Amino acid sequence: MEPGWRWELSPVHLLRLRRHTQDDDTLSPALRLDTFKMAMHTMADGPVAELLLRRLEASDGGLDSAELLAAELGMEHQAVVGAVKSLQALGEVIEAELRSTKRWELTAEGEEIAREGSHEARVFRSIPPEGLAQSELMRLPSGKVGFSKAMSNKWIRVDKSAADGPRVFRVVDSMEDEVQRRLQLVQGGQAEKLGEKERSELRKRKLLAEVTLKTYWVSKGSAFSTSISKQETELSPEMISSGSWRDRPFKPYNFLAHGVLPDSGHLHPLLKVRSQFRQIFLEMGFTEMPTDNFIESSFWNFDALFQPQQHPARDQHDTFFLQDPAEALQLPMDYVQRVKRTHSQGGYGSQGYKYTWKLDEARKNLLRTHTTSASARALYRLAQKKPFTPVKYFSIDRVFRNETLDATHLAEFHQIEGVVADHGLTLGHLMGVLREFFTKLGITQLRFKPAYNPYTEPSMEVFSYHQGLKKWVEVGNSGVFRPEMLLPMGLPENVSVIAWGLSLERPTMIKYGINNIRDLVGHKVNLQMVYDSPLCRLDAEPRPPPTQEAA
Ligand code: FB9
Repeated sequence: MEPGWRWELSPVHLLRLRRHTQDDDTLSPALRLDTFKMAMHTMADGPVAELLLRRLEASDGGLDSAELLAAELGMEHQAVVGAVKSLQALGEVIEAELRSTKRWELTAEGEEIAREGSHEARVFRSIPPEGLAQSELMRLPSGKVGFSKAMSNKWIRVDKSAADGPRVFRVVDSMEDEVQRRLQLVQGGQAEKLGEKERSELRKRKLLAEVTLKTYWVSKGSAFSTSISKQETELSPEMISSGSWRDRPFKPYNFLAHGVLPDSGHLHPLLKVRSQFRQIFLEMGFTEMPTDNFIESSFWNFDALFQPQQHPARDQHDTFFLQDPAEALQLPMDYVQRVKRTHSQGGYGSQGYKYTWKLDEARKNLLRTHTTSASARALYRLAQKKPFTPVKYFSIDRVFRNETLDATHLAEFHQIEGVVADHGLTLGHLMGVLREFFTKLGITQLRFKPAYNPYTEPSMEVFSYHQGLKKWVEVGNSGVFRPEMLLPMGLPENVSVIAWGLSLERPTMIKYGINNIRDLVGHKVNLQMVYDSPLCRLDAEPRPPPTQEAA
């Protein structure tokens, strides 16, 4: 057989082949076989396909790929399935309807018993008329299982009082190895002869198993023929120049065929959603604030936001402080003085917190707990630019909180923040910009609940009614920055700044139907989830959670 044959023709098939090609008397026997081989060579499962077509030719109606074909042609069902698939690919030559049939199959042990007899039968046979020491019998391969079964079948008995220890004797002269007989019945394809009880007993003894066989019901297609001519798949320049394309059969073009997914990088779902949020902010005329510093000083993360130094969020339990570099050296000292005074004595119409504000505390470095620190830096830079110009800023970046970890909280998440600074902005403006922002997220039903943040007054938690979850979900927090935060920066009196924040992880989990944050972020993430994560359209309906199969 020349190289490239994937399937060896067993002598049976050679015989059949020879018989099949015998009736074409125009060819010499050898040539007849070669031409036949030649025809087959063009199609991977050639021989099987040919036999299948001939068998179909001879049958009226359909054939079951397992029963009538594999069994009859004495070959692996898989080989027939291969041929069915390649014949299907040729178009309407055959019809093949996938069926799944349940059938009983012997397990490996079942096969062995069908061949050698049941354990109890072997035990019975191994007991001579004078009996056998039980200890010896137990050493036999089927000893253990066989003994208890033979006992329960009342084929044998044990004389415990025997001289040299318990001795086993036959009770009956002969016995019927029903188990073997029944297994052979199944082997012979007559499982239906067994009653449900007998079947379940054999299944319980793991000698029999019910298998679901996916088979094909094969029937002639509208273009049925027993000779398969190779269908062209390429239209070559020769065919065109020779015009031979006119009489060559072409394989139907499967326009629905999935292209081979090009190997490409895959954006993590979080980054897909981040770019959606970026798009929304840019559409609303916002500019992204620089957030390229995970490490921040307590001054910009807390003090600049008028968050008092004894505020609970400023202790180890909520914040990751740095050992090295422990302290921020560069701070704009004139501004720091104003912040100090505002905290300790007040000013700008505020009474302040009336405590001793410590510079060392403000110098402590930490992992930023929110990107509002970046907003403070941006607003301070803005305040240095005279005259004041209204701005709209946004940031999306990592923040770190020493929180109790649970299914939706890790020690870090991505905060999304929007800031609008302009003259005379009110809570109404904040509600308006929140409506516009969340509408672009596909979230329209909003409710605002009064809340508290050290750096905004008034503050609001934002809730939206979530169709899928059938409940109101907190989708963010917001507020009007306090004058005690803005005025020390040097921003004009009548300038107010509204801001809001939310996380990137929550909307991403809801969008992609992920319930545990560890399936989205961290070392446990299944990369396939990233590869298969579809494009993200925030304003489109959220996707149902991936069902296991899909998985
Ligand atoms: O993201 C949150 N929820 C959310 C957001 C969008 C969303 O989209 C769905 C597609 C439809 C779903 C849910 N939250 C904020 C609300 C809760 O999840 C909350 O339990 C957890 N919050 C985080 C903080 O946890 C300690 C989310 C995170 C958060 C909270 C507040 C801010 C930012 C992030 C803020 C702020 C702020 C306030 C005033 C001025 C400036 C910034």
